[in-house]
Amino acid sequence: AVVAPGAVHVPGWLPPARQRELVAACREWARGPVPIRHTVLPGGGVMSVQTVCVGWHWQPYRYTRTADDVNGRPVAAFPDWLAALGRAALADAYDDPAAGDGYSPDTALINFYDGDARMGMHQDKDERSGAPVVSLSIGDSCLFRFGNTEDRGRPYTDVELASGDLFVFGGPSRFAFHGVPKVLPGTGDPTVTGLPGGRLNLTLRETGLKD
Ligand code: MD5
Ligand code: FE
Repeated sequence: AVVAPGAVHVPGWLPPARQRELVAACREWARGPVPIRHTVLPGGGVMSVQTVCVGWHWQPYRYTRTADDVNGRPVAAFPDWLAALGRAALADAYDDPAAGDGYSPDTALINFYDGDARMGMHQDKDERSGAPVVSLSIGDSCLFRFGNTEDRGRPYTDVELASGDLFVFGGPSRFAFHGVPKVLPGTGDPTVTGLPGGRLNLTLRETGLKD
């Protein structure tokens, strides 16, 4: 479903086996070299979501190679198979075999939401690239709010994102405000995902940074 120009929701894009593989990979990344953690914001606030990164480490509000705000270690490398998954996602979402050509995401932010976690309305603009963001959801469903490019308020569109769903944010939707007002606990199937509870979201991005 096209939610806005460049914003495409593909329900059930990830087959169950792929969901389990991604959960296993995220479980490893969550252990280290940089452990998953609640990001602390410059004003002292603590995010309810837990995040771990590969390729580049996101800290509010920049990307670094080492996790200076966690344990100082270099983050895990961005694997080729994950970039290939991102290219396949663009081809399918835009229904164009060539849509992924030249897409080379170099960072993934992996967010884990327990039943009480939320993400407030924000824009993602720490990347120096207009390339699309590929979002993959696994585990419990959530309410996702896709807004406009002007401010945090209306108009926005609420979409339920379930396990296996793909969402691509490209073109004019790349810098839209968005957030996750709530998670719907108990909606995921642990026998499919291998996740006992909570929601995982992976976003693949091009930082536009060089080494
Ligand atoms: C999530 N993550 O479910 C959301 C979904 C984040 C974040 O928002 O920043 O980690 S990904 C939605 C998204 C990402 C980048 C750009 C746009 C939406 N967009 O331009 O609308 O954890
Ligand atoms: Fe975001």
